This record gives sequence, C-alpha cells and structure tokens, in this order.
Amino acid sequence: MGSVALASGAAWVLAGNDTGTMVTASPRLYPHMWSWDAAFIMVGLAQLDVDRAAREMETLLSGQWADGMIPHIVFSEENGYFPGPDRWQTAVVCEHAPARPHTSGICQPPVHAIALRKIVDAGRRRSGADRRRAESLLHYSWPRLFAWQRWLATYRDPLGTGLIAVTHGWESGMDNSPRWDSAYAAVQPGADLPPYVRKDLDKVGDEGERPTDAEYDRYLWLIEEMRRVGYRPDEVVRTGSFLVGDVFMTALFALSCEVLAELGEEGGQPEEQIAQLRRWAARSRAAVLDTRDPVTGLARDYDVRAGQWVSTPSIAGFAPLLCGGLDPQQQAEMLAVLEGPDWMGHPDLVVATPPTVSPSSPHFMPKQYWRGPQWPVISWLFSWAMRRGGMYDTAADIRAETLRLVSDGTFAEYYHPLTGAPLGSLSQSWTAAVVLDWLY
Ligand code: 9WN
Repeated sequence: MGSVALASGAAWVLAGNDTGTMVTASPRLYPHMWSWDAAFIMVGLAQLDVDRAAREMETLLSGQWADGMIPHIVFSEENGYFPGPDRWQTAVVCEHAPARPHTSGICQPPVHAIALRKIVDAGRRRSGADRRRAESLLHYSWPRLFAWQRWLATYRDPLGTGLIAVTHGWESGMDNSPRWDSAYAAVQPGADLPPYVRKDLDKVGDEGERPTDAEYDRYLWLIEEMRRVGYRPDEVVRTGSFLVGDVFMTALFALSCEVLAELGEEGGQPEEQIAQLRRWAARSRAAVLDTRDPVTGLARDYDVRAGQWVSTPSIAGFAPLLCGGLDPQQQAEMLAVLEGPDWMGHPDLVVATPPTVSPSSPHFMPKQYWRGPQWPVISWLFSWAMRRGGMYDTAADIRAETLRLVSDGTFAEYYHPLTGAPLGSLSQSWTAAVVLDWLY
C-alpha cells in the first residue's frame, strides 16, 4: 500500500473508532479510552484536526483524579471489556476518583506532554482558530499535566531515587513482558478473589497472542488488593504485592517533565513549577542511568518487594535512549547494541525495528503480546525521542522500516517479527495515529 492510501486508511481507522468524545483504543478488544493510547491518538489527530485532538485531551483530563492521577482507562458507555467499572468500583471506594466518567484505578506511562507538544505545534503551524485552540488547550492542560507528573513524583518514588515504580504490570503498558515474570511469580491470588470471565480471548485471532489465565488471576488479584485499600496511593504502594521500579516508565517520566517544562516556558507558566519539572527530570534521568547492568550495559527494572534487580533483557533496556543523559561514547555503544544482531539487526527479522524481546533470548515468543512482537507505537516513541536526542539516522531508519511493516494496511496492535503477520487487534488506533504522524 502506498503512502497516500496508507494515510487515508489510518485516518479512516481513527474516524471509525471515534465515538464523538473519544477515539477508543480499538473497535472490539478495547472499546474505551486508554491513557497512553489517548496520547498517541492525539499525536495522529493533531495532523488531521487540531480541535478534535484538543477534545481528546479534554476527555482524558475529564477522568483525571482529584489527587492528579490520570487513570489508565476512561470508560465509554460500551460494555465489551473486562474488567469494567463494576469491577474497579473506583468512585465507590475512593473519594479522589470522579463519579463520571467511570475510570480504572491505576495509571499508565506519562507520555501526555508529548501529545500536548504535538497539538500545540500543529496549531501554531496553522493560523487563526487552530492556533487559538491550541494555545487555549496549552493553558488548560498544563497545570493538569503538571499535577499528573507531581502525582508520580510524590507517590511512585518509593526508594526516593527518582526511579518511578509501578504497582501492576498494566501500569507499565507492557502487561506480560518477561520483565514482570519474577515479580508476578511472588503474587499469590487470594482464595477470595471474586470470580470473573475474560472478554478478550474471543476478540483476537488466536488465544496464544494474549496473556494466560494464570497471568490474569494475578492481574485481577492486584486490583482486588487495591480496591480493598480504597485505591489510596500511599496504601497501595505500602501494601500491594507488586511494586517494581519501572525503568521505561521512569525514562518517559523524565522526558515528559522536560517537554512540559519547555511548553511551560513558552506558555508563561509559573517559574517555580518549571524549575520543579527540570529537577524531577534530572533526578529520574540519573536514576535510569544508575540501573544499567554492569555487564550488558542495558537498563534494568528494580523489584522493590524482592529487593533485587530484574535483569531479564527487554526493549526497556534501551530506556536511556528515550530520556538522554548518556555521554556520546555510551550512547553510541547502546545504539550499536540496539542496531546489532540481537535486536533490530537480527537476521530473522522481517523489518529492522526494535522487537519487544530479543529473538536471541530464551524468553522470546514471536506472537505473544509483549514477549517478542514488534509494536509500531513503541517504534514511534523511540524514533521521536531519538530525533529529539540527535540520533537522526536511527530515528529515520526505524520510521522507514515500521512504515514497511504496516504497509499491509491492517493497523495491527503488534506484528510477528519473523513473518510480519498482523497480531492482536486490527484497526488499533495508536498504530494508525503514529503512521499518520509519520506520513504528514
Ligand atoms: C490492559 C490498550 C492497552 C494498551 C496496553 C496494552 C493493552 C490492556 C489489556 O491494551 O493492555 O491495560 O487489556 O491487555 O498492553 O499497552 O494501552 O491498547
């Protein structure tokens, strides 16, 4: 499929998934708004329609909790996803959760400042109404995104080092990555876990593309633990069975603090808050660099409950390339590993984009969700951050190769790295959105 057809196909996917106030993450599997999906969707919408992109941000922020957390799901009126509002019961047990819209009680990676950057830039490139809309969105969103970053810095830095922790694998956005296997192995679902029925399995081509039932029991048990402590962020961190310093999330936190600080300078926001964002960014960037494995040089997560590093290699190992901070020599070395034969340069890959797990690893499962497939949205994120960090060649290569991967026009959630077959949900909004950004 050529670029024009691909761009119209991508716009068609976003229009098809648009309920009017939200573009759902996908038509059947995910009929709601997911926090980090929404940010990438805004990046695509900004190219098409600044006002529509701005409304997407407003819908997301309508679900923001009173304490600043942006929840990982803002629910639509659809009933096709489990766990839905009845299971989460956030507004029933937590005073910070809005009564409407219904929301989940955990968060996802903070990439929203990037979306705001894209909408503001798109508005400024145009004139009149678009420019005014973007400036007023900046004014409206900035304090809210600041509150979101502050929530993470306040509640999710249990070690006090700037390494941002997740309390559920879903918060990382990489639900069943082998990064979380050891931490999940220690989660013992209680005998009183209320029964449930999954709704995801009949919506993908093959059940083997989704997490297992044993994994789901743990996902649901962690939510049950949180519900029982009223989703109070300090209690969740103090008592939950799962607490891992997530190096990928931390890098995105640092990156977003910088981007938000820049937007704040342009938009005349309070100097003290801008300075605070820069301090958080510096601290978390340093925390990312401190996680590097002395042998492989790759960044690692830290299991706070077990008190140990998680050395399982995954795409998250390259987190320093997202937030910067490496010296030129170290950066060149890390890029060489990423582009080398264990990762993007692996001879069996159909396209040279980062797989979520190295095909050389014993953990590699080529069609299983976050255990090996290539995710176009992750490629976009690396490419965007690399351009920002001056790694132009790799950024351009990743863009070109991902566009080759998605030229089948299915806009799949993820792709089989050894065959290029589309996997998971088709017509996935964030895949369409990042393609649009690349083609405009
Ligand atoms: C749970 C929506 C989301 C993405 C995540 C991806 C997947 C949900 C699920 O779908 O997670 O949050 O039910 O599998 O892992 O990154 O935001 O696209």
